[in-house]
Amino acid sequence: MKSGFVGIVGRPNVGKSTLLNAIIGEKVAITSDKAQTTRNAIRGIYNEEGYQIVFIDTPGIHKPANSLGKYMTDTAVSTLNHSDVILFLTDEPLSKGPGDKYITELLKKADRTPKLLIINKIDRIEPDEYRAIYDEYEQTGIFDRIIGTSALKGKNTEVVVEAIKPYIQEGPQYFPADFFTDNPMRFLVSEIIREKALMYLRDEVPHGVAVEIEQYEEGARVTDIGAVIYCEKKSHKGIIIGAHGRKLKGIGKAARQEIEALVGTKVYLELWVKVKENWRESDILVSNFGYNRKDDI
Ligand SMILES: Nc1nc2c(ncn2[C@@H]2O[C@H](COP(=O)(O)OP(=O)(O)O)[C@@H](O)[C@H]2O)c(=O)[nH]1
Ligand SMILES: [Mg+2]
Repeated sequence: MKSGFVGIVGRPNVGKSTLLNAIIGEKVAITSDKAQTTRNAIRGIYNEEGYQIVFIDTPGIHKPANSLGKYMTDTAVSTLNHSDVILFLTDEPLSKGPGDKYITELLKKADRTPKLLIINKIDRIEPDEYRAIYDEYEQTGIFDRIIGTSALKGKNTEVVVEAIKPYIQEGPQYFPADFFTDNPMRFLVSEIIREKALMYLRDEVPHGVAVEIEQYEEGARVTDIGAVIYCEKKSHKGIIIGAHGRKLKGIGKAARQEIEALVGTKVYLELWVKVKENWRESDILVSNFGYNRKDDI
């Protein structure tokens, strides 16, 4: 058996979580068009005869503005030290902004770990631009392979898996072969609710949203779930609930349908919205929401 850990890193919003889901073939990590959707290291397990590759999706590496942001960036950076192979995702030239340069410098420190550069979103990159991105990164000399993908369209994702295999060594089977993630069901459910909330929210509201599962009772035919959507301001609470409660209903309905598919029973989902002022600024509150080191690898 060959097995190992593959860290997926990059700026926020380059498509890391979308790529993970495409490789695993299941929705392991939630995705959205808002930056900083992923907050924890999320493991997706790729199982194939003779191989178990554990992918670790990470929050985008960015300049942290608060306690939550610091936790997120720390999580991503520490993943670099625990990976047998690193996938670095980008969607633009290295010279375009400081974000990718900063990450590239970090990667240089993990000099013994094989690194693959993934140029994602090729469905909307012109061939000339792709060439320019490719050449610039190739000149850094730190990547063992460079692959273009469209995670969204599922293009070339199997090429990524094949490119990783030569770097995976003999090792134990870490998880049962039918596991696609080791995240508990409650976590997956809270993330689905957060994803649906993000879908409906704009501006600064989504970044302050956290979801806590308060009740989770599994029955043979019905799963009873009660969850609280936390936000940072009174005004945000009104936005999340919406006129006549319509937005919250929409969030609940979309979440319920997806949770039913996941758990395989009917789901009763009750949602509340509560305010916790500026929780992202507070180490304690951030940790209380489950964003703490014990969840890491
Ligand atoms: N056009 C295009 N969009 C993509 C692709 N991969 C991801 N996206 C979109 O980019 C946004 C961010 O994706 P996400 O996976 O959450 O990024 P992450 O922050 O790096 O995990 C979402 O709206 C995705 O649908 C791709 O290959 N092509
Ligand atoms: Mg993500």
